[in-house]
Amino acid sequence: MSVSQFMKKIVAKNPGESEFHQAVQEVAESVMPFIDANPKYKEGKILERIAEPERVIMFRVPWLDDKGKPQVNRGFRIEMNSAIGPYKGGLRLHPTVYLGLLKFLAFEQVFKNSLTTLPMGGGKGGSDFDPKGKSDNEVMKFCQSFMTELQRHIGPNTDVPAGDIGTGGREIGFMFGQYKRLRNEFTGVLTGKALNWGGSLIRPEATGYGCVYFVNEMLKHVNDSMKGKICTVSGSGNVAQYTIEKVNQLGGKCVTLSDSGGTIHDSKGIDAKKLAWVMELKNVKRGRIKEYAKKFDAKYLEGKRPWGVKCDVAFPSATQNEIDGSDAAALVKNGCIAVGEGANMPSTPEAIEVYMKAKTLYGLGKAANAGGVAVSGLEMSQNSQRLAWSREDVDSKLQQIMVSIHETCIKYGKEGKFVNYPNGANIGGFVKVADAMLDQGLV
Ligand code: NDP
Ligand code: 2IT
Repeated sequence: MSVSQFMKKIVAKNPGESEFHQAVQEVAESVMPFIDANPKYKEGKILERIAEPERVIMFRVPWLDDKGKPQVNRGFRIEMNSAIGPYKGGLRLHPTVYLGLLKFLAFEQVFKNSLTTLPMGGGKGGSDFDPKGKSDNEVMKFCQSFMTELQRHIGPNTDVPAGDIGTGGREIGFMFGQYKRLRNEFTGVLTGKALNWGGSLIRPEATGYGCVYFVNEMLKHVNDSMKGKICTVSGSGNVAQYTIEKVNQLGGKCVTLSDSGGTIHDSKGIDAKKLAWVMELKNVKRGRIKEYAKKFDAKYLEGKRPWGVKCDVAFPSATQNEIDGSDAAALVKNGCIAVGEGANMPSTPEAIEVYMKAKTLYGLGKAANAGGVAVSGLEMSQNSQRLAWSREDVDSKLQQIMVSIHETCIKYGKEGKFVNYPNGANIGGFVKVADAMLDQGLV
């Protein structure tokens, strides 16, 4: 079967879910030739089975706002694949959330989790609830109602959710409290917990740090390093913040941050002091990035994304499809040599085509941002042991995991001197899950 024949069936079966189609097509293009060369996967209909969620849960989330008025949102959990471990993946709270968006994220998660080398299946969930502009009390009411239904579907050996866009430490706390109350058990059912009740050191940092470690590996492979690199970063949430921290530590300089309102451009660089101010602005005051421009005398590009700003390395760390073909062309034209995707699927297929033509070092999301879920896996291990590992221990395990993901990309993606990272990550992630599925029979 060709990729286009396969995709025709996927589109017919999953109408209107464009992000899911995009994610499946990207993987199919990499793994189809590999499947053709290894008929056991074709005979077992592995690709067809992998593209079908094991289970989809959709539910009503009613809650009372501060005026005492009822509100209703829709909640989801996609349990995509459990061949190599319990379902694992974040919860997104954003008004754009719908079934197709979470199916794309759950699908990506299956391959990403496999690449980490840890025993985690793939899942994703969330809601169209918008935490922006809500009081702490309203966020708590929503989280409690959301968990009241979700709790019957998850568990430390079944499905372990975590953070994603709109779900940070505050939301994980509210959800954990409600789970514990309803189930009367203290278990590692969520990751991204605070340190004093079962969280892991380095989990908040893990996605950003891991992404920079991965880019550093790509650069090392071509005898280069992060030192002196000018970097553009999009977003200003969890992933963006710790990406900047690690770039600074490795001697690079970040010059942009953004949110849905626009981009700030600070050519002097976002140093540790400015970053601390951003963390307070975003994580405590929950303000807009525009305020940075006033505070530090930087440029504000209203309604714009950072990709027109000259850089050596780009770190898209906001959301899907935030770099289109013309953004990618602008990056390449301005001399960008590497892309590290902190976000999930931030580059459109047209953008990826541009990187491939230009031989840009392209660290796609499922490889480059796997550090977050990897340390979630380490948090699960610590919870099972009822022990907490040191910062150094967790950070060195994270580094080893990112190096091993890079090695897997080379193993399956080497094309002469060039590394085709999408092929490497997609095939590398596929093999482990596919073999487990074959071992476990037709389930
Ligand atoms: P946060 O909620 O902490 O931050 C998200 C940031 O991205 C905010 O600055 C937000 O701006 C911006 N953003 C979100 N949606 C849009 C949009 N539609 N258009 C423009 N800007 C947008 O989320 P995270 O930092 O956790 O997640 C960022 C990305 O990283 C996501 O793609 C996520 O899936 C991915 N990721 C996260 C991991 C984690 O461990 N947290 C792990 C692996 C990947 P605004 O506030 O204006 O909405
Ligand atoms: O996209 C992702 O990998 C995450 N949001 C983190 C998932 C997790 O379980 O830590």
